[in-house]
Amino acid sequence: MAEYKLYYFYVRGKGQVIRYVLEDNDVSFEDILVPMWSEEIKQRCLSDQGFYFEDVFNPRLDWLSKEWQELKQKTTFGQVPYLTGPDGLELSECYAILRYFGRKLNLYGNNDIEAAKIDMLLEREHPTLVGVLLSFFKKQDDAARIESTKICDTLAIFQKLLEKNKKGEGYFVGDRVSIADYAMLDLLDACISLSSTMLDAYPTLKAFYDRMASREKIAACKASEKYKSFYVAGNLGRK
Ligand SMILES: N[C@@H](CCC(=O)N[C@@H](CS)C(=O)NCC(=O)O)C(=O)O
Repeated sequence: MAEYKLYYFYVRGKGQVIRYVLEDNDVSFEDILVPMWSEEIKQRCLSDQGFYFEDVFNPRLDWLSKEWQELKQKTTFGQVPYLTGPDGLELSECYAILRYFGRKLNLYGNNDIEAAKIDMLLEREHPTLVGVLLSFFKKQDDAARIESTKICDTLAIFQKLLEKNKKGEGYFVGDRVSIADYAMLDLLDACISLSSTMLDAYPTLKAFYDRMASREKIAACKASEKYKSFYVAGNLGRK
C-alpha cells in the first residue's frame, strides 16, 4: 500500500510540483485524480477551450462533481492539494506539503542560509505561478496574459539569481537539487504553456529547465500518458 495519498484534480495546477518531488525521489504515493467539475461544466470547459470566469476561488457548488463535493468536506480548507500519510498525517496548502517533503527528503539546502534562500525563492515563485495559472481563467489573448502577469520581468530576475550560484550551471541554491528547483521547473512548465518560445530570451533559465526536465524520473513522468493528459489549469483550456 502506498505511504501517501495525494488528492488533486487531473491538472498540473498547484499539484504538479508535489508530484514531481515525489516521483523524482521514489516516494510511494497514490496520485488520486479527482474530477473537479460536473459533466456539464467539464464539457463547457472543453468546448470553450477554457471556461473563463473570475470567481475561481469560490466556484458554485453545483458546478462541482459529486466526488469533489464529497471530498471537499473532508479536506482541511475545502481545497486541494490535500495529502494524507503515515500516523494520521493530513496536510493542505501546496507549499506546506512541498516544504514537508523538502525537510523529509533532504531537499532544503545544506544549512540555514541555503534554507532561507530556498524560502526566498519559493515566496516569490509561488505568487508568480498563481498569477500565470489565474491568467488562464481570464478571456484575454496571450500577449495580454504575458503583460498582465509581468512574467518577463520576473523571469529576468530569476535568471540573474540562478547565475549568481555557480554561474547558473547547476541549481538555484547550493550544490544539489532542492524544492526551489522543482518549483522553478513547474513554473517554467506553466510559462511554456503560456508561450512555447517564452524561455528563448533566458538561455541560462532554459538550460536549467532542460536539465531538470531531463532528470531520469522527471523525464519518465513527463512522457507518461497521465502527465500528457493533464491540463495546465482547472479551466481545461490548454495543456
Ligand atoms: N492556498 C491553497 C489554495 C488551493 C486552491 O486554490 N485549490 C484549488 C485548486 S488549485 C481548489 O481546490 N479549487 C476547488 C474549490 O475551491 O472547490 C494552496 O496553495 O494550496
